[in-house]
Amino acid sequence: MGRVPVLVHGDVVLTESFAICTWLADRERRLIPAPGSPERGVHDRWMFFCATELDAPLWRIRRNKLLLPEEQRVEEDIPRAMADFREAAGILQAGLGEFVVGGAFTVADIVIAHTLFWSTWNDLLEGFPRLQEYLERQLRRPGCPEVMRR
Ligand SMILES: N[C@@H](CCC(=O)N[C@@H](CS)C(=O)NCC(=O)O)C(=O)O
Repeated sequence: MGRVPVLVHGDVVLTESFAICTWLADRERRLIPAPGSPERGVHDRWMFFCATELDAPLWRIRRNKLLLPEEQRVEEDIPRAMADFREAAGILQAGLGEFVVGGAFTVADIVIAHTLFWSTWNDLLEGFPRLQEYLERQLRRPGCPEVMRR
């Protein structure tokens, strides 16, 4: 497909950022609940939710605003995608505590914070004060890339 990221680790070649994050965390047994645990169910629920309900509409917006050749863009889909994102953001806001899973930082916080950060390019967190506060907290973490703090 010619896309990034791609993880090459020994015989393992993985695409899809969410799968890569999950695989790395499982392999290192860090930042992720144990497979089969109730916490892992919650973790994976929000990982899949982020990929399908939050990340996907952001891609629709980006493609139709900028990435696709002009003749392939469908501008009418942009408000629909924004509405889809906002609906999902409402569900996330209602379900989110200090972290995605209980009281511990996990790889799901990394991908969700990154996705929320991306949504701010289109001001899509307006009206979601708890998501804004969550994102601010994640951005203040020492491991957060400097480029996201600007
Ligand atoms: N669902 C994939 C999306 C991968 C993707 O679209 N990556 C973009 C950069 S963020 C890319 O490589 N675009 C180049 C292209 O589409 O030609 C993931 O999460 O890894």
